[in-house]
Amino acid sequence: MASYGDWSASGQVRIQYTTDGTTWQDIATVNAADGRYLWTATGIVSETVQIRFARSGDSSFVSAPTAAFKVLNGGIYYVNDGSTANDMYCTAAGRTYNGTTVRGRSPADPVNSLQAIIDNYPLQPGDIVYVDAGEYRIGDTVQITEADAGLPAKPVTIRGATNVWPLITLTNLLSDSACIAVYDANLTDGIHQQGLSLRTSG
Ligand SMILES: [Ca+2]
Repeated sequence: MASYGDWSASGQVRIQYTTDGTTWQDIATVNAADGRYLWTATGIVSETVQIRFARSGDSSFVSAPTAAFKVLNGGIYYVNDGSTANDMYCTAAGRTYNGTTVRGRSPADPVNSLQAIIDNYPLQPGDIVYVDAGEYRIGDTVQITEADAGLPAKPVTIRGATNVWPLITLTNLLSDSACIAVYDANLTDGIHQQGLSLRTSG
C-alpha cells in the first residue's frame, strides 16, 4: 500500500476506492500511525480500481488517486474460435486480445486464444475460463504456471462447451507434445479442465 503522508492533523485516514474514477466508496478509516492496512476486496471485479486517502472529517484534504489497477475476484473469461456455430457461452466469434475492445471478459468479446487469457490476467482461485465450441489450432503448448493456479478446494476451471467439445490441436510437434501443460506437479489439483478434446497433429 502507498504511504499515507502527513495526516497528523486528525490522526485518522479514510481509505477509499473507485471503479469508475468518479464515485468513491469507503474501504476503512484507520489510524494514520498504523502506516498500512490490508484490504480484503471481496466481490470486486474491475480492471480500473483506484485508491485515494482522505483526512477523516476534512473532505478537502485528499490525496491524488493511485493509478488504475485490476481487482478480479470471481473472474469469468471467454475464449471462442472464429465461428459461433454450436456456441453455448459466447455471442460473438473470438478475436485477438487487444486490452480494450477485445478482452475476453464477456460473452460478447471473447478472445481467440486460451493462452491470451493466461498471459493477460492473474487467474485466481474460483475463476472460470469458458472455451466455446469450435476448433483451435495452436502453434505452441498452452502453459499454465503457479501464478494462474487455484487451490485444491477452489480451483481455476477451464470449461469447454459441453454440447460439442472444443478441439484444441497442437500443430507444432517440435515445440512440445502436450496441448496444455501445467508447470508444477503440486498444482494439478488447482487447475480443472472439463470438456476439452486435446490432440497433437501436424
Ligand atoms: Ca465457436
